[in-house]
Amino acid sequence: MANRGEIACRILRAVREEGALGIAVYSDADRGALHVSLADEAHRIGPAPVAGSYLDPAAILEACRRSRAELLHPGYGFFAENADFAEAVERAGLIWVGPPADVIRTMGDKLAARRAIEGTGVPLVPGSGALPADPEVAHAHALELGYPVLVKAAFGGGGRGMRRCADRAGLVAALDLARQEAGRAFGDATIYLEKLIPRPRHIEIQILADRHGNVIHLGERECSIQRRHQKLLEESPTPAPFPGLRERMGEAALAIARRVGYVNAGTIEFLVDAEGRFHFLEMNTRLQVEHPVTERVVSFDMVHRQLRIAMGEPLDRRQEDIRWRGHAIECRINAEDPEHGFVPSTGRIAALHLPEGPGVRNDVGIMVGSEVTAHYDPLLGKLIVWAENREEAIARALRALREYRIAGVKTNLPFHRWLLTHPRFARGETDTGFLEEEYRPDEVARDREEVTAIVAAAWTAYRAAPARTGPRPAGGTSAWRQSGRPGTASGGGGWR
Ligand code: MV4
Repeated sequence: MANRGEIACRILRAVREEGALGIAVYSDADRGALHVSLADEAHRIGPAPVAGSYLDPAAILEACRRSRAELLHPGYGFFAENADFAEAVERAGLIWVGPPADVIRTMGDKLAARRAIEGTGVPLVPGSGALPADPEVAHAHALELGYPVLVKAAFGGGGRGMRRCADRAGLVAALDLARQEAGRAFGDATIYLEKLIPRPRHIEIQILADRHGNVIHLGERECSIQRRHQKLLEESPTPAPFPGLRERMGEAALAIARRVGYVNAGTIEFLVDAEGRFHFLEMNTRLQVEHPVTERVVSFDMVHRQLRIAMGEPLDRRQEDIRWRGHAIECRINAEDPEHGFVPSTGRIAALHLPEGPGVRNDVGIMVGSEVTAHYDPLLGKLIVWAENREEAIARALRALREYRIAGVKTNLPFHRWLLTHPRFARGETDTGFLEEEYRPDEVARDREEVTAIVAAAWTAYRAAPARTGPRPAGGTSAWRQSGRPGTASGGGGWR
């Protein structure tokens, strides 16, 4: 397991359920981490900075050799979409739990990905090929597509290196900057144009493919609630009101997977416009953070299938076996301050209480005593809830968020409580502009102040009350009234 945090824990559990031995790696900062304690064996790979540990190919491969590991699961991030590393793993005689290196390489190059799926009939966002140096050629392409356009880096993705251009002047000004930025950030300065789809939804299709030519899709996830291209909440099914979207996008995803010879778990991202038309955006050649949302609505474990596919087994489900039931929502719980620009928050986890009860799943990578540092990403864990329909899933998520306690770092728990009580969210009007248009940090601050005031009042009352000895007097506060008070169970002094 060449990763850390919640995804390392998630995968080590699946490995051990398969009857295999789970081998962890850790940096000096993670010596006492939860993923280490869930492994059968753990190997130090270097100091806290990722360049010398989780992103050091030689250190990971040396841990593989020492432990005589047979498979390597990259999780997400780090090496998950690095074709050269996938090749190095296979050269070292291990099985790479992921797609073939050449498919990773094709999909990492957005222009190569667009060329690969041409002719499948899947709609692409209208766009150009690689732009030559002459700005007039770029402008001619833009006129053909129609302004506004986006300048994108061929090796970008995830929103990095994108520039919006409304007219010729904007385009001419953006080209050189975009090229320089792309060269520095991705090691390749190739850029191209896409027509801008205004206020799209981001909806993605999960697929699984084995080495025997079987490909299935597991339906969609709605991922439009993002801030600066960081997803914060995902759900399935999408609340988008377009009939047949799952079937049509599912078929498109299968066509793409077959065309490129995809194997293992993958995700095809689409932009869906206001009229319900969808366009291929990019493909993620890895297990994604939000995979539990899909697991919950299709009722099976994707990581088990990833491991068996890697071992050469055929898929144990056919497309007609897939049944979707109910509604799942995932909240990403990050160590960050939603009242102050979502700046990362660091510290030691002083106390932790996870919500439980029907329909609640927690995938976390921390325990009491864990040190949250600036070396790694701020995802502490994921809360995944399920219920029969969206309305009940929202109510259940809110209930669970009000039980959640983390002390020691600031978290985005108040943000999620704000989001899940927002009327526009309740209506399912979730396009990618949602947070930019609706987010108000002061509304989240009110949640915190309310929680703090309630806890302070409770503490004062507790300190002031004489010790009770006899039975509780009759005519006390109704339990119903107690539970109806807003925010009663939503946090404590320092408990965020
Ligand atoms: C777009 C787009 C509109 N039109 N492409 C951002 C992430 C990266 N994967 C692609 N992104 C976008 N590409 C065209 N032609 C709007 C976005 C976009 C976005 C996409 C998905 C989720 C959130 C987003 C937020 C802003 C912009």
